[in-house]
Amino acid sequence: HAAEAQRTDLMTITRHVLNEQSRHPESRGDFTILLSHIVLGCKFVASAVNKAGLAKLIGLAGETNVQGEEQKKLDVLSNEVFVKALVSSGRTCVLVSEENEEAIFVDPALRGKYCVCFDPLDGSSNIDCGVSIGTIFGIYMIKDKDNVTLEDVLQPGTNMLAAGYCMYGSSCTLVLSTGNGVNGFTLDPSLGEFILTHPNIKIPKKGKIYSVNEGNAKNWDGPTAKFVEKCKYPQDGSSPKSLRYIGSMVADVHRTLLYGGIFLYPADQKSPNGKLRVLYEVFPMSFLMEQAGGQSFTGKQRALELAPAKLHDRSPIFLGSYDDVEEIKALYASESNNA
Ligand code: P6P
Repeated sequence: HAAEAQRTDLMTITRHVLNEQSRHPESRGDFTILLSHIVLGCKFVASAVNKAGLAKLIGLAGETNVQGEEQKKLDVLSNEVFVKALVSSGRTCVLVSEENEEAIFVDPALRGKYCVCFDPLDGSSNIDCGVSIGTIFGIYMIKDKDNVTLEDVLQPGTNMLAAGYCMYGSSCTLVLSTGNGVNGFTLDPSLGEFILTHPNIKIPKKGKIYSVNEGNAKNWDGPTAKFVEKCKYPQDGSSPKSLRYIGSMVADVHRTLLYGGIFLYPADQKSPNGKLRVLYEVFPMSFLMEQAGGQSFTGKQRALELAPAKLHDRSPIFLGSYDDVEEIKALYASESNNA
């Protein structure tokens, strides 16, 4: 009966968030409504991404489709879907998207109290070879929705209320935190619902995997080079770590969250601030890592304490298992002590 009860007691993402929100008596369901619109966007993108390969076969993606219309690239299409879903939720006043140079200020008649920063389809260069890609989002509250300015958006990650990602891979998995731990939901296509499959995710305290693009090794600074050297040639007699690098942040972070280890996108001589963007890649993934018991470091400070100066600012990032990040923090600390 327990198995039967479990099967019929579907914990959908909406029900789960409603349960969590009931902890905030003042909440009037605005966040739940906002989240349901983000979930709608993820469901749309999941179906479009799954057809992308097929579309490619029948000449739809990136070319003209059978109606002779120019088929939008998936990342542009995904962005339009998320912008429309977020605006129509009536719960947002300003949006920051990887695809839009400027912030999107919502029509005052449709404004709500939230700011959403998102990358609608991160890693989209990997679509044609079938590598998992994803949507990444972070949510802030805006003090005065009727007088929102850019300064309201450029907040440190410590002000983030919620963050998550949706990974479009062999299955469609949405990982979310509203500040009370991390939970994973898997899309059941037959129901069109995200069902709780990974309750209360905690990242292992230490991992056996490091994840970095070794092709940038000649440009790394001392501490990063030393850390990677230690992963490959440990001095304490432990076994070398395994290298796993997919090159799609959502996939690399999801594996790190579940298996443990460390993901690095360091600064290098070519890109002194690394490659990943603060507002919609570094902050949401750092928020999730901390909520899961891990940590996230920029080489200088706790990543969430960064205060972005511009919308598309970048930052180096070292995130993952608590003990692994401690090691790289020690290497940067000793470098600055010797400086
Ligand atoms: P590189 C994908 O283009 C992306 O933005 C992230 O998803 C990924 O982690 C990173 O860039 C990969 O960058 O320089 O290793 O190809």
